[in-house]
Amino acid sequence: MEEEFLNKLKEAADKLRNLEKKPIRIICHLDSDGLSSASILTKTLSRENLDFSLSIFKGLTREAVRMLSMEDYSYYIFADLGTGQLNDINELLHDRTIFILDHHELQGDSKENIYHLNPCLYGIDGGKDICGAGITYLFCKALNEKNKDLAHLAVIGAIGEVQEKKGFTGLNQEILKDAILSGKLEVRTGLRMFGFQTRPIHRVLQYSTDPYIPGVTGDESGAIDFLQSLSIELKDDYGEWRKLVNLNEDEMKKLITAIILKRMGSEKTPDDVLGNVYVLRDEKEESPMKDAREFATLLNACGRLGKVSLGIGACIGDENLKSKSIELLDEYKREIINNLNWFYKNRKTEKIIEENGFVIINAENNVRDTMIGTLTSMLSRSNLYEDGTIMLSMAYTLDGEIKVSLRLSGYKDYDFDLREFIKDVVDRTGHGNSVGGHKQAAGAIIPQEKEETFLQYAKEVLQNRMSKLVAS
Ligand SMILES: [Mn+2]
Repeated sequence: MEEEFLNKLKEAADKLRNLEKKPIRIICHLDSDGLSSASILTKTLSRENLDFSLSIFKGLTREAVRMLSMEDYSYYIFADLGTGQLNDINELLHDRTIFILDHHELQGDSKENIYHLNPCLYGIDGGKDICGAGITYLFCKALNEKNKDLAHLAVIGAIGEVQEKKGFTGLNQEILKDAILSGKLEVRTGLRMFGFQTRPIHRVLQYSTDPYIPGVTGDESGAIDFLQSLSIELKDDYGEWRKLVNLNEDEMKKLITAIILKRMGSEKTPDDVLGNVYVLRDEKEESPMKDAREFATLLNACGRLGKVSLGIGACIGDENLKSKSIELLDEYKREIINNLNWFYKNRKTEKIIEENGFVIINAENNVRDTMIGTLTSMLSRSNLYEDGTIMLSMAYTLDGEIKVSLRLSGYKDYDFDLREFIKDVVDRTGHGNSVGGHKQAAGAIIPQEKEETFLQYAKEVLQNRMSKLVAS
């Protein structure tokens, strides 16, 4: 299966290599996966001395494909999107040469002018074994072996796509190997915590929802007391906040043991605090680009706040754009913290329904539509809910619609298809054709006037499912 897919990528790369020297139109998705893809393509096509024009789209619509079809290009590359709009591409771009590098759920068959390079066509799980940036990387590697030094960007994309679940599977594993061999990436074992390189230690602990630390998570003075009880200094000799990366070996051991002890009793897996830390070797210590997880967040920040060129510049190694993107990251983090605070404050109100097996969060205007997926992902990776809990979140968009976002909590695979579930609910609400994603993470857009009906159906379907589970 994998081999068939790799052969197809090779065939497509050969095709690209032998195209006439005309500019290529590139369209990538807005998230960290899409921006990683865009960076890999930018670097690759520059190396081949090919001209191109790149745009980043929040999502592809029929209208967008129609606009693209009016442009005067012969060759198009879609990365991390395209599969969902295959029918429109078939119809509106039938007279161009198209490459689609996408891992989203299949819909319809493609015409001969399209190289549809979707791993799902070959029985590969596009939800966890490879992401858009991974496909783009393999395509570029097939084009030129030199591009093996871009593998770390695909790893960042896969991490951004939440495909790293205590390690990688499938083709992602191969890509990780390339990234390590290229000398760009190193894998260490350490505390699985966000902000290792950049945040004051007590903040990292305070905001650590996964792993959850009783008495510390969500409690600033709890976090400070905890560190003081371990005699870990909060500040260095110059009065600067210390980061996790600054701890010496003894301090780190002490901290890990203490966190495990705190989690005893209340947690099923108290030692679940350790995991892989993916370190970018060429980046400076204490930079958000040192840790692949933070790098992915930085790319997300650039996308969500509408500054994609900063993110792509950071991937490509432009020092000036790197520092600008770091400033943007601070803004983004403040917004995430505000979103988390909103969530905790509203947990016991009607805006957040917590029932056996599922959670529905209706953030209305309180969380940006471009941020609701991020919030849901963060909560799904926390220990707040039992593994396998279905999480459905909603937020208003600026144009009178509602963005719906779905995740499953925990890290394991469950026999539940989020995309099918949300498609079912959206169909019943009477507003289909706006569902996307895959088994593990899905989304939809519904009109705001359907809010009540949608909520009611979603709840009904989930309650039914739970009662069936209990009965069996
Ligand atoms: Mn993707």
